[in-house]
Amino acid sequence: MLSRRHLFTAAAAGATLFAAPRIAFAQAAPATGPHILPPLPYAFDANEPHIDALTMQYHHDRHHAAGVVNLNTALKDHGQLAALSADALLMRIQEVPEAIRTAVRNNGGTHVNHTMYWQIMGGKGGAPTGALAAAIDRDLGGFEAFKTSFNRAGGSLFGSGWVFVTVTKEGKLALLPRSNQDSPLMDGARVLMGNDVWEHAYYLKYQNRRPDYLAAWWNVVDWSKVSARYGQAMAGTLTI
Ligand code: MN3
Repeated sequence: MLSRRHLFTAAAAGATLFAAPRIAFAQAAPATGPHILPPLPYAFDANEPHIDALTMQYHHDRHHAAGVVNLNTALKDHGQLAALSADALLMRIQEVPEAIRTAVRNNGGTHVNHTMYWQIMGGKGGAPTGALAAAIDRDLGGFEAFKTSFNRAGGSLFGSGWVFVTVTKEGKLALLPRSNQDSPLMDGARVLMGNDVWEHAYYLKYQNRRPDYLAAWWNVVDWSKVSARYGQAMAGTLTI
């Protein structure tokens, strides 16, 4: 039976853990290969209170990091493929040998999807402006209808996956839910923006309430970053 002292100690340890979300991680195996984990472009707590710092830290330092390590491991005996950028690799997924294709699809997808996701967050929400707003009006029924459709697609996606907005080869915006870590790059589309609906993206704060996470996420979108991506997609210079 647990003593009262034992319970008190356990409670105190728990309180300390939650009061100090910056855990010093033992570093995962270093990424030895062509792909590197980009640093988070802001502090772990930059998206508080909508996305908590501990989630951000695990998500970037563990989940994304593991994808990069696993991608490099898959490519280590494939010099020509290892020389490709991550987006080129996914666009040519059918040329990847079958023995490593699933690993490249899953871990390459993890790498590009999360790199985009970090880039477009850290903002203050609000609404898009300029050419991007006009494109949303033209192709997605306006900003409010777009948000509703996007949240609905994210809420109804079974299991793990992403909701993306792509820029098609014809230059149109399109809403595209995808399971697992599948990237629209595999279908030749460019990714404008997207939200991660894997449970690891929200479970610590929202538990099973994915719709609450989807609704809150708009508060941290940096529309200046999404606009820049739109300009690059239209100019043919967008990579990840
Ligand atoms: Mn994720």
